[in-house]
Amino acid sequence: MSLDYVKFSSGFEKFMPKEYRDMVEHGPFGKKVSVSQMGSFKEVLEEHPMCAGCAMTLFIRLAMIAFPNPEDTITVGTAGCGRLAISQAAIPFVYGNYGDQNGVASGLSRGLRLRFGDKPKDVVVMAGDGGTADIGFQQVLHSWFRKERFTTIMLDNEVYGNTGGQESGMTNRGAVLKMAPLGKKFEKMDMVQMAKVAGCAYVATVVPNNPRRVESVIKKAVLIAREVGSTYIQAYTSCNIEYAIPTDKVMEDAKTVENDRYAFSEYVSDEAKQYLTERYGYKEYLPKPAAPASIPGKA
Ligand SMILES: Cc1ncc(C[n+]2csc(CCOP(=O)(O)OP(=O)(O)O)c2C)c(N)n1
Ligand code: SF4
Repeated sequence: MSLDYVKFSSGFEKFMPKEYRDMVEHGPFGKKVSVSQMGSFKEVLEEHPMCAGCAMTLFIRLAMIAFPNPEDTITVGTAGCGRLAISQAAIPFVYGNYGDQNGVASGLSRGLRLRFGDKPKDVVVMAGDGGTADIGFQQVLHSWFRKERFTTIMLDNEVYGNTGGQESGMTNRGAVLKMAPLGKKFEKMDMVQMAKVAGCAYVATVVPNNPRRVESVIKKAVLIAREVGSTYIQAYTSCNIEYAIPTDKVMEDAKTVENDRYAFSEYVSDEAKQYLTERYGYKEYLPKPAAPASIPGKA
């Protein structure tokens, strides 16, 4: 968990596989990389066994590029499609039982603080909507109420994708799925509102077809979680298999869904705004200059 873990042991460089050498020499560790540079550096996630065209994979890839310090980051996941890609990345990954990711992340994040003190070690949970809003719900909510300092990302494909199409709490009312043939009878859960009520310092909704926006929300969420409190990102990451979206229409679908019902939204607490401004130089949260006073008699 430092730049040392990606360095060569002396004398071993020439025996290491090319992939590994590329990662050490051209990877993002210890450098600032951005989604606008994709293709010009070695990414931590390049291969995965997920379905062709899966939007979740694109989102995970963008998120990992956006991690502010990938060499000091641990991801935590659970059963579901996302872990198939997350576990392939050159970033330590912790995988627990289905739904226990926020409990695991709570302990991990506290342990890292005890062990490393002030040196930031970022813990990022990435789990499906079933793992987050259904089976993991209690642990997710309580980690937020306790203001655990890590980021929770819901990979919201609005279905249990990995097990062949059961409805989740995040499925839309009326949606008919392979294993919900009568259509879902209840509303989609409002996890964004719940995150705010539970006291998250940063909450955002995003779709993956705007890489710069994904980058921006991930960076803010991870930085805020270092000191201020829990942060939550809910990403629409369609399941093209269970919702029968042709692979060449996945991005078009994301755009339509963004326009219809998954608009970008961002909540930043006042404390988090102040922290981003003072600690990381974010200018967008500086107080706006007062409008000039109007002069009597002038239009
Ligand atoms: C305790 C437990 N129950 C059930 C399962 C089976 N299981 C594996 S993945 C999954 C559903 C995953 O759905 P979601 O969390 O929405 O992620 P997705 O696959 O859609 O990304 C289930 C029920 C399991 N692994 N462990
Ligand atoms: S089943 Fe759906 S969510 Fe899972 S990898 Fe395939 S397209 Fe992606």
